[in-house]
Amino acid sequence: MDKFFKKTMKSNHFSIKSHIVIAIAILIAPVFNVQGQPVPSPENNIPFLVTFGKKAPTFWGDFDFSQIWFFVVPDTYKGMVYIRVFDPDTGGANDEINGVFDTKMLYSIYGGKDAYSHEEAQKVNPKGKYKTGNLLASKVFGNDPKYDNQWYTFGPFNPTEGEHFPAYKAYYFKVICEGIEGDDGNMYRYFMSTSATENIPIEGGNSFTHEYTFRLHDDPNQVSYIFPFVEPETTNILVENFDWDNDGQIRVTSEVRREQPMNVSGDDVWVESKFAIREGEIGKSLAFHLIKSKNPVIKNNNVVITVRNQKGDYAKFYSAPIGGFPRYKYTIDQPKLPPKK
Ligand SMILES: [Ca+2]
Ligand SMILES: [Ca+2]
Ligand SMILES: [Ca+2]
Ligand SMILES: [Ca+2]
Repeated sequence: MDKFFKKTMKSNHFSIKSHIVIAIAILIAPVFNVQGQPVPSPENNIPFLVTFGKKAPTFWGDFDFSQIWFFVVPDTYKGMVYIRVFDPDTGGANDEINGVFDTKMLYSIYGGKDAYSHEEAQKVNPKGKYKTGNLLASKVFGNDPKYDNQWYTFGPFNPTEGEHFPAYKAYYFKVICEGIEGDDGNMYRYFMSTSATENIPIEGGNSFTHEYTFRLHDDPNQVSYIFPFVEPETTNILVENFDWDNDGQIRVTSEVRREQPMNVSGDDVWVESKFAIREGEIGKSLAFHLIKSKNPVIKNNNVVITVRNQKGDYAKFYSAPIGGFPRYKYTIDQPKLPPKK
């Protein structure tokens, strides 16, 4: 009896301790932006990134068969960096078959000078010298059950193998996924980790793309979100989306803007929307709410979206929104009430 009592006390002691640790971790989490390293992020609520084999017709939802992501490692992190890919193959679970699975995907990781800073690396079409920097690793995946529904790990990389940006106090790594053969759709996700075998985020890390190509949920009640960052000196932005299949609505929200609707594209076409940036939106992220059509319900919907400013520079879609999840501040327009007596 005594023994049992002691044991219970001991385990209670441990569980209190672990609760404290969890509570502290939750408090710290928003500061360190730990959600930036799963791509897509929990805030995105997007099932998969999508890249098709280059022989696929564009009406399947990918216009350039290539997608570039950048991973941001803060100067303060001194450990090793691993880039992990979930379901890197095209076959078996998750992927979209066109006839038979005959697609090959090339994943390449770049660091060093010009990996990001080269002008053509910041465009959305895979043209010119966008494969700048030092090639650190690459691998081709076909229809391979060994990697189906599994994680594959690139690395370890030393953070200093990335391209250094003293202004951002960070190193950037570039990851390109391209469909070099075939006509099927590759669904995949990334995670930048401190571990080769688990998904453990790097404190203060983040990730972004200039062209987001992804799969919407099949469930029409799910809402996805993406977060273009508004750089200083932005006055106007141009939003373009491709192959949305008229699937519901896209609405933009910020602290000073409330669910403003934008144009939604049909099958295999681009549409654009333009709007002026408001003062309270500079240096923060906007939230695009991607609200699916309830009737008809559209399944297997792959889509592309980009944002440019008035100078033609493409915005960064950060997976962890800079400045936090953008929400409209309802109080702004409300008149002040007289103080209570
Ligand atoms: Ca095929
Ligand atoms: Ca698969
Ligand atoms: Ca896949
Ligand atoms: Ca589509």
